[in-house]
Amino acid sequence: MRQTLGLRHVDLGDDRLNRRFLKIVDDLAAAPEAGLPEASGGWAAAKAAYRFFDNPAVEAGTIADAPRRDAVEHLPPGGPILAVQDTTSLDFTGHEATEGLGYLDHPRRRGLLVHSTLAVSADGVPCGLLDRRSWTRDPRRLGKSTDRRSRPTAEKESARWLESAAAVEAALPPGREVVTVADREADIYDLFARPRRAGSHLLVRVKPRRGVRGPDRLLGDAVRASAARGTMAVELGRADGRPPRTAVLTVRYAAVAVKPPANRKGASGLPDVPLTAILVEEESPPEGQEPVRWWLVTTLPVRSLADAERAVRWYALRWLVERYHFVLKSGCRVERLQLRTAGRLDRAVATCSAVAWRLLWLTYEARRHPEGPAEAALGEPERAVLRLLEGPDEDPTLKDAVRRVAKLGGFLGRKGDGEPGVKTIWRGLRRLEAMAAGYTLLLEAMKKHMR
Ligand SMILES: [Mn+2]
Repeated sequence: MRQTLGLRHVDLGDDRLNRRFLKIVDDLAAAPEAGLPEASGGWAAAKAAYRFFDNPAVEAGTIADAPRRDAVEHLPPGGPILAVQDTTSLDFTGHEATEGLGYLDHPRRRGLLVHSTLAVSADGVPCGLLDRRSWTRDPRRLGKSTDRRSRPTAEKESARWLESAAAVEAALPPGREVVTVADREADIYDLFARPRRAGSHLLVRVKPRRGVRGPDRLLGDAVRASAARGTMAVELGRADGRPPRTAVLTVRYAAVAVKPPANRKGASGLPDVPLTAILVEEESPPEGQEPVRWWLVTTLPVRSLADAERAVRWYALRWLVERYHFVLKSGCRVERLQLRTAGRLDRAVATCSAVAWRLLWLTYEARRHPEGPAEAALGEPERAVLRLLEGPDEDPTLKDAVRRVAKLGGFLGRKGDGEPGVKTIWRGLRRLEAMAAGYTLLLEAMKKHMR
């Protein structure tokens, strides 16, 4: 995979650095589960990678620019873009030699927090990484949070949701419709009250106990008091040991005015925010299973069951950002990176973010453009190996090529197996890359011999 898939716009301000970055991404994408020396194909290359991560001129933010520009270039021609935000923590607790790490949700764990915004088309195709930020929590501040609730949001971590939304608005062409999608962590008054540019919307899962104006006082009660508008069926993917199933959800919605937080200084001067609250709830879940129940708020117009249904389907696409973080963590094994400082680690993680994006891209590109050429994703040695393994095929399509790669990763490709997932594809790519390296070596040796 010697092409810069989804990374055509690398500009670290120096050609040598650009090439170095692309090489590291290539190496890691080819062998995401390997350690850096193994992935780099030797100690000299690994040292060059370490030097890259050590270079203060390379900012993690700049590394994230390349995927962002690619994302903007590869947006579908029309329709709204879902900007799906989520945070994940990278745990480096065992890495005692790494300086500058912060605490995680458990005070004894050490690591970095990474916040990503994935662009997803309205029909569920990931188009790129629109924003990435990372931070550490100073362990010296641990336990000094008695005043936490009263400090303005901007001073707290929750500012990341607002900053990412602003960065996305700035990155997209003016007037392009965008919907910020986020889970309950983003149930933040300041995010709701933040001025949005024209065509920019919010779709956020909230807690039912949020205060709203009116006799019902709580958002959960206000929306539950409204009439059921109908039902919708939602496919639930496999999660946390839950088998996939179709859930039938009753849909309710109501206009609400979200009140400013009462415990904040000067809250009386802050405005209520008008939003539509949606409740979808499973009334008869299978025995022994938790019913699905989501409270969402949105600035999108909701005037019918169909509007509410569309918002719920868009919210359900949020799992793609979790999929992306899953690839970053378990696919690229970023938590195994051994580097001396949190700054180096951050550059390495930013680089791996591009790798994870590329793996996710390949998976979905094969679904989006199944008839596209395999050259879009695989280099000549890789395609040659596939021909040797699977028999000659004049012009394999991208879909065929990705299925063949996935087979190397353990995909059985039986009827009913559907399309291969990210995990089997990266496993397959790793094997294919090793075979292609052997094939290239052999070819060179034969050429020498012929001379
Ligand atoms: Mn989350």
